[in-house]
Amino acid sequence: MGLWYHTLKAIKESNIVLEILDARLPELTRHFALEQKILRHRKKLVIVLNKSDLISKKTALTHKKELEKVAPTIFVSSKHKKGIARLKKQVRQLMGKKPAVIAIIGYPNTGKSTILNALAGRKAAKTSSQAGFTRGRQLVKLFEDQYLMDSPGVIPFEQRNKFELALIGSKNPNQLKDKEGVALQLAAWIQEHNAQALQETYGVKWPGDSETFLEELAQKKGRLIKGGKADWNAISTLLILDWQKGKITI
Ligand SMILES: Nc1nc2c(ncn2[C@@H]2O[C@H](COP(=O)(O)OP(=O)(O)OP(=O)(O)O)[C@@H](O)[C@H]2O)c(=O)[nH]1
Ligand SMILES: [Mg+2]
Repeated sequence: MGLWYHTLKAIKESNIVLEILDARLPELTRHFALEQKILRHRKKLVIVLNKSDLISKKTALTHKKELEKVAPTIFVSSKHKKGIARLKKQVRQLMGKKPAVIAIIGYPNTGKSTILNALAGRKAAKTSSQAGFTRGRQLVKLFEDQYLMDSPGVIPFEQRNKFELALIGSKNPNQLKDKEGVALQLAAWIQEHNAQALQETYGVKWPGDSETFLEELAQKKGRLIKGGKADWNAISTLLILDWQKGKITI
């Protein structure tokens, strides 16, 4: 069965849906069409902004204001077990006295399986920094009246461009045709969002453009080819992976 089959089934079989977004990129990781479908079918929706350990408080509050218009919005860092108690409380409140299946859906790599584990308080689902890890549905019992359902990450049919797919961690660097182009764009994008982020992460001052930045980073990291020039393939992979693995806070 395809990945979408499992996501749609998970929604169908649930009473409450947790839509997991990457707090760094809430707009890029939203499933607008699925949100409509969920609400149309009278399922209860909760928007969960995960990886909030990687953004500043100010950025967080701006996002929350927008998203609250759609559904209750909760910030969590499932990796650091922050916000999990609040999420549990929200779910309980929506359940009322009725038993519920709670589906967890979202883009690949947003942390769905990690959230399931945090809610369950044990490692019930496998997780990975590789996008597209979960391939099917998994039902985990929390209490007599509460079940969680993990689902595979899915990307809307109207495909995003390569840069956006790399940004949301849904394409691994080696799946990218123009890795160097994506890395150049990524460096500029990070710099634009937080002028300190790259310097804080790598100790390399922003030289004014991405190309020079990546060259200097390659020197610093020793990712060089013969003649001491930057190894573009290696340094591009390094930057993209560091971003996808959450090593850069914006
Ligand atoms: N910094 C940070 N990293 C997180 C957080 N939650 C998950 N991650 C990391 O994000 C990566 C993906 O986590 P998963 O839980 O496997 O993501 P998923 O959404 O289930 O991914 P797929 O099954 O591939 O769709 C892993 O490397 C996690 O350690 C978080 O709150 N903060
Ligand atoms: Mg998963």
